[in-house]
Amino acid sequence: MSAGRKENKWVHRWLRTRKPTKVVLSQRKDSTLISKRKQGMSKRAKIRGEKKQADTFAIAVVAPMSAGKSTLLNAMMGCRLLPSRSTACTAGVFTIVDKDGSSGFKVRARRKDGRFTSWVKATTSRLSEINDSGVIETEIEGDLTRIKNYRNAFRVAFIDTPGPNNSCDSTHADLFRKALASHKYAAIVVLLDASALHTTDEVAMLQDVHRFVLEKKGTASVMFAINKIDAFFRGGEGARSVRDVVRDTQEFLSEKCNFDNPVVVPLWSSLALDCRRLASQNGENGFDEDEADDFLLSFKKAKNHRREIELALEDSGFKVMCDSQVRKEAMRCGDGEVNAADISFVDMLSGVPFVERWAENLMCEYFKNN
Ligand SMILES: Nc1nc2c(ncn2[C@@H]2O[C@H](COP(=O)(O)OP(=O)(O)OP(=O)(O)O)[C@@H](O)[C@H]2O)c(=O)[nH]1
Ligand SMILES: [Mg+2]
Repeated sequence: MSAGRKENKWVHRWLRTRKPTKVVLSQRKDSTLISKRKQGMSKRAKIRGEKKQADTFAIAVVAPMSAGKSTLLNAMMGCRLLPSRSTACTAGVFTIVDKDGSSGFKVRARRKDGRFTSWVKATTSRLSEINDSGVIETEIEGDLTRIKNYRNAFRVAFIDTPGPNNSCDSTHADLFRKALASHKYAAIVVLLDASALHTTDEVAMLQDVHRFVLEKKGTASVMFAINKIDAFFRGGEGARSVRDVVRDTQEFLSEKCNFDNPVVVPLWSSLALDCRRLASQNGENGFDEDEADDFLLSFKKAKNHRREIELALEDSGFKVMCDSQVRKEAMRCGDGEVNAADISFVDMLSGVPFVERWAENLMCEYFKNN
């Protein structure tokens, strides 16, 4: 039997398994008792769910497929947990709840009967199997270390959604629209793909986001981020500066798509993910030789384009600063070496820390006022 088939058996077994309950149902023959108990359970589960929602500030991450939503969220988790690849990938809705102080990440999935499975340790391979198994709602919980809970009780949750423009699988578009229509989100991060800006698919998605904003009557905050800014550093004819692209995009979003004063941040999510993987240097997320070489190249490129990125971030209201707490110690990376303080600086150039700060500030403000 192939490894893939074995793995699939694991996920299907897990989806069928129920959490052990204290009362043995078979001892209660009276069907009304059973149904009353079931009603009681679903009521309690509902209250628990509502309480959980009440202390969670939900931020949806939306974009056309392959713009880098899952990579951005992996960067926030500091490891490659969510499935990601260069072709259409995320097939369900993944919620990542930030819980300060947790060690590692755990995952559970909603089964077809509406209940959640038990929690298991989240690993890259498990999440990939869950994504391939047709589960449409998955919850991950762990510490997004760059974002603090508010008063130890209130937290952010990011929701990774499928790209709506997968022509081979219309369920991705359905899930994306259903997610927006549920109105569960207090804020949205909209990623635009620097290597395919303002395509028909992007405009269609922006129209859906605009509708969502109107329906929320101004209560939802939106941040736009142009991901994969490294696409502008390849040189050649027609090369444009990040700053110009950010300005043009702001104009495009307000004039052509009717968003008021859009905040647009340049992002390099894959660079942030690699900086954080390297800084944490833990088993499953260690670099192989090719990854180390790629990282060293990107790292150098980011430093070479430092001023251009800083100016673009400043235009959007974000100031890049060195973290004086990070010691200047050398770290091995493949055959090369990088300095921990430089990694922290390049991580900031990636733009991801500004999305995190924006999310934390919004969440704190929201719970202060509600
Ligand atoms: N060059 C570059 N590649 C990136 C960046 N961010 C993500 N990628 C790559 O883009 C591809 C798609 O990234 P994903 O994170 O899977 O994109 P997604 O938006 O989640 O895609 P779907 O789940 O299919 O909707 C992957 O190969 C990533 O490694 C970036 O900042 N720069
Ligand atoms: Mg994805």
